[in-house]
Amino acid sequence: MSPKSSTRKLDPASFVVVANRLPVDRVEGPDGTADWRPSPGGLVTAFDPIMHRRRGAWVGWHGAADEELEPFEEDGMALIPVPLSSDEVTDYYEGFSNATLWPLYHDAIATPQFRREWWDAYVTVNRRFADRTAKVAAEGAVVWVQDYHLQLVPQLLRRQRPDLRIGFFLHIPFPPTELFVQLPWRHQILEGLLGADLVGFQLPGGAQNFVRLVRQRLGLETLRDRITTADGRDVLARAYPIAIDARSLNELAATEQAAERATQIRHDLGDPRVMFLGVDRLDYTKGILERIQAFGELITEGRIDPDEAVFLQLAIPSRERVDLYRQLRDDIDRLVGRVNGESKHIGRPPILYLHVSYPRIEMAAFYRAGDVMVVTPLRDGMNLVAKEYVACRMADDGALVLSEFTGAARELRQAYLVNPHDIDGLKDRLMEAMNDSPQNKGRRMRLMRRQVVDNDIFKWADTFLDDLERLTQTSQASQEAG
Ligand code: ADQ
Repeated sequence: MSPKSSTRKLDPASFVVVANRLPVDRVEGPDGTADWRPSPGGLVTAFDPIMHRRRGAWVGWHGAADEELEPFEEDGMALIPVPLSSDEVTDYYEGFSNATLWPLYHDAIATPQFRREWWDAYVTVNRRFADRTAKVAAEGAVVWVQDYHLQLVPQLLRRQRPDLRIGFFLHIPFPPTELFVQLPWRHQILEGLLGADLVGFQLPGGAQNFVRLVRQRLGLETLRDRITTADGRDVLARAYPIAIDARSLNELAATEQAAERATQIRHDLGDPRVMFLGVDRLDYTKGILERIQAFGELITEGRIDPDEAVFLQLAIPSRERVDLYRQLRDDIDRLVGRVNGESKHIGRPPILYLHVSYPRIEMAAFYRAGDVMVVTPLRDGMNLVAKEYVACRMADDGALVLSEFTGAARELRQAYLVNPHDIDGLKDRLMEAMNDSPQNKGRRMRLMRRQVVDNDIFKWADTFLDDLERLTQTSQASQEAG
């Protein structure tokens, strides 16, 4: 435990976020003492500003197996650690969450594995999260449960604490009904989610899939986005496309420090005429192999001159104990090695591939430096990287190549949209994005920037929480009247 963290008995919280991970990582100082620092990642990036505005509590696993920690405060936030055993990390996290649900919800790009012992662990861990939350939430508190790891928590929590207002948000796509029904525990998951008052999805299609499933599979009455549960409660299923803190990222990118760093990055890359950039968590859903394949072919065919252009791919390794992720890492290493080896170019290789996690200022500098941002997931709930790139282009320059299969593609319509399965189409789009006129690029970027700045993370959270509040007031009033 950090000496800077306090472990006093915490007051009940009126706003509680429940997520698989706490928004901190443990780090060891030079003198060997442990400390916490904010951790990177889509979910954490999204929530950090809201938690600081609201000063609530956050319930989540602290990242180390077989260890019980007391609640503590860090950076003005009450953090409530939920312990996981090593077996639970294997079965609940790596197994059911990341080898069953993650592939199933991402179009079964990889084959989902259905194992009963993984499901049992998922139920046990969801129950533990619900129990901890029930203990920390004040009377009538707002509880916001996050993501696919915790889909049973809304129902488990409601059974203990019917006074709470419960929201749930799914950060990844909710799959088409034909895929979802493969899940042996499909009814339990639907019922788990229905414990919430408001179930949020990235896209309207996800909300519609959910409503259709509860109507068809559970026989519940539905009217557009409203579901009436067996016990007569109203549950709303709606889309809330997640956003970023665009203004602060924009400010960071506009600093002298970011400008200098961006120049330095380009210089280190040999001052190329065009710098292509990829930034991802290393995941098979992100289409990293497809984009490297496309870029490699453009080099081989001589459509891109490696003297002029470079591709910088940043990828933070994740879920490294899951087989498929280890294999993907090897596959990418091999492909990058092949493309670089086959290029007859002497000097800097055409593709640079780095596994480093960078601070925000450094990320802003990379986004400033990149001329063509390449975001090619085969399926992605939203994709914050696309929005972050747009937020950092103060001069309305640069080009975003964006997969049609990301949630972001519905909002960033002026991107160079692409089907990443179509390697020839991807190659043409990369060429177009590279060679388009500055006027066209400027027009596209201006419109996208307006979108990203007008719809930021604060608006996202406010809209969700306002709807949750309104919905629970209306249903309380109608229950009192009835
Ligand atoms: P992720 O799949 O993790 O998120 P994404 O939305 O792109 O994907 O977020 C990744 C985050 O990590 C970005 O904020 C990015 O800046 C950061 N990042 C990436 N590489 C980094 C590096 N090398 N160093 C430091 N930071 C790095 C899930 C869903 C998405 C959804 C988000 C939020 O899969 O679809 O958009 O949650 O809901």
